[in-house]
Amino acid sequence: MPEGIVPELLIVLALLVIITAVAVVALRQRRGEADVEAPPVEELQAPPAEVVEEAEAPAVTVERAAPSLRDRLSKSRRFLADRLADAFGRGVDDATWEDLEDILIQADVGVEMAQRIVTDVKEAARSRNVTSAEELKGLLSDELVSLFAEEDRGLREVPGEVTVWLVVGVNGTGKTTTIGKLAADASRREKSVALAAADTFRAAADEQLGVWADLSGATIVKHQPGADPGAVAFDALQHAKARSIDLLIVDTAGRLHTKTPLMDELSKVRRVLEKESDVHEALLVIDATAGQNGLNQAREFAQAAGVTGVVLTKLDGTAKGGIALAIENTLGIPIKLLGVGESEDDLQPFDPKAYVDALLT
Ligand SMILES: Nc1nc2c(ncn2[C@@H]2O[C@H](COP(=O)(O)OP(=O)(O)O)[C@@H](O)[C@H]2O)c(=O)[nH]1
Ligand SMILES: [Mg+2]
Repeated sequence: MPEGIVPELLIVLALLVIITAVAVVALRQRRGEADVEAPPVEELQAPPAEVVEEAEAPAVTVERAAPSLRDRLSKSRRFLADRLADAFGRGVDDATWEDLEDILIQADVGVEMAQRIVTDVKEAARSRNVTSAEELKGLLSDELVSLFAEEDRGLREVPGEVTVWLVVGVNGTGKTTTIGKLAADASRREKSVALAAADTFRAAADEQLGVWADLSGATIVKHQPGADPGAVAFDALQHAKARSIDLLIVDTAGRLHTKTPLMDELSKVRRVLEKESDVHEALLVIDATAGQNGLNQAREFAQAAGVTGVVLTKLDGTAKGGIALAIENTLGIPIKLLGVGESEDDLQPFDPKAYVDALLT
């Protein structure tokens, strides 16, 4: 081997080693990058719809957040807060009790009920030597809660058969709106719902009910305007039974100027339903803004339809939240639900303690 060739061979060998090393490093790097980029198998297979649903879930929750009762009763609370602060803030004397009676009457609890409350609170304040405004408010709160009966205020539902709820009340009190809210609630609980448009008196009544039916995915059973409401109720019940629907809610007319026929009509609707099923709830809707007038009208409905519970609506629009006490005590029917606005979430179960707290604190 000639001498000059040895260093050249060494150089070629060194170059070969360097090229091989560079190639190995490059290959490793590329593999590493490929590892990072390759999406995991599950990600590839996950359907895009699910991801979208997950991403949107919080927005839906926010939209459906139930309004706080306290917010919705703010008109009544403000009305009471100012006046009670005046009455209780000057030390206790005869004027305190006269003022309290006036305030309660203005809040629509009714004259007799107001007198009874004053007598009881006055007695409690004396015997416990209570004089501070805060403690007096506490006594008033306890007294108001105690005047609501201890009742089961849930709505009766029967699994395995069609639950039937009949809804009655004066025109404009909020029957159809309440039915819409109830249907929306039931469908959120995954119950199937049918609505009977048995208010055949008002031409637009079934359209309004239809809008709520669409919103909740309920089916609606209706006839021509002016049709016999009993016949609508009958057909709706047949429909609900044939399709094993969980809940049938029957809307009714509420016009007052032809009062006697209306009450007969409601009794008939009830009788028709009862031939084929129990009526598990007959809910009387009362507009809180109608005050004591609403109460007088309610009495007749209570008799005609065998009412099992009251829905007190439009509490968001009145300062006279005391009407709840007057209703329970004069009608002797439990308030089961509160309407606190016009949207589907604005229906709340009635809880006396929560209600009184929302009014007073
Ligand atoms: N602010 C408020 N409005 C209500 C409430 N319930 C019903 N309404 C409104 O009262 C009006 C009459 O309601 P509707 O359901 O048609 O009464 P119906 O004639 O008894 O069926 C409508 O404008 C409703 O939006 C409620 O709780 N709060
Ligand atoms: Mg209606």
